Amino acid sequence: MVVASPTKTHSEEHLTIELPTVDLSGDRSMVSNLIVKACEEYGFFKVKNHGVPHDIIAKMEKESFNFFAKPFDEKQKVELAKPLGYGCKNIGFKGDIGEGETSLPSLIFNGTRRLGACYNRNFIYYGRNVCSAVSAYIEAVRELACELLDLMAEGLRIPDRSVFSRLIRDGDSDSLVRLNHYPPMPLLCKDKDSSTCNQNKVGFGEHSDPQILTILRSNDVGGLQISLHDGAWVPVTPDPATFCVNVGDLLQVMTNGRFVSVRHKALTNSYKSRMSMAYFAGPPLNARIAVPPEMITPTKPALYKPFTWAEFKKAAFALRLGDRRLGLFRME
Ligand code: GA4
Repeated sequence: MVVASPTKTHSEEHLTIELPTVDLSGDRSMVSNLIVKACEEYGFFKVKNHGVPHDIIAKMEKESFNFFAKPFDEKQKVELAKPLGYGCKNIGFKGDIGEGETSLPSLIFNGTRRLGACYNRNFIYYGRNVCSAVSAYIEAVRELACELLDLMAEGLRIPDRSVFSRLIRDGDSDSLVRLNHYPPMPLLCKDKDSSTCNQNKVGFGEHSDPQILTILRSNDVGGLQISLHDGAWVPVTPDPATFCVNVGDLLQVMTNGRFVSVRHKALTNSYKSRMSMAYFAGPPLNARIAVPPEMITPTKPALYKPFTWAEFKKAAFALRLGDRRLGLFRME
């Protein structure tokens, strides 16, 4: 098995980090240990030999580009099914926008049971091709998410290996696919008189993902940055051959804080379009999110109160994008 260990280099003024890349075709127990280590240290890792067929990814990317290339009026029709529709610039309901003049067209599909995407009324507007691409993509990426969650349980030595993946496999799982398109945006000058105009505009501001796990695939245009322990922002190198996986808030809770739901953001590129497709693996709305007993010890008592995903989601949507929501659920 090949594992690229994280390396840090100082290139000009930027700190870059290569996230650990886990080869899923490797020895199972090694793979599960590496995933656990990455989730503890970075909350992020990349996977290769992930088993999601290339043609499914390619079709999804093609349909996404086709959709975003449509005239604004056409895309806006999809906005009807808020919050699962098309959105430009606006994020959530609390006034967050993709900063600057950037537009952030994003469309979110409801990836629920039985190829649920096809049953979503948005498809009246998206059309048959998008529908079939998204359905196939959701099925394949959900499989990958479940496999990764099983590996995490194994690596954490939790005897019930499907303790996390069960929540995603459930027919009522509240999972989503989100397609983000960041059109090229000219660099921002911090200071008009300065010759150093090198600030990329923010396409999607700093936040953590509320769900269990996120599986992200982007084209070869960079933009994703993650916040390290010391608060420094580090760019993640784009790699269309891998998926970038990150721990969500719920997984931080269910691992009693061992895994970290790390803050991240997406910057626009000054001359190329960035396209990303994120699958957010979430549990059913009524699922009770609690820590498996194995994650609690006398020295590490439960950090969070039990709650349902519906309660957590409501709290997340009532806050701003960048607000820290986990604090609301901490034990007193
Ligand atoms: C972040 C992760 C997903 O993109 C998302 C986002 C959602 C939205 O865009 O409507 C949220 C954001 C995300 C976190 C806090 C709330 C909800 C905007 C916002 C202010 C679809 C999700 O599930 O949570």
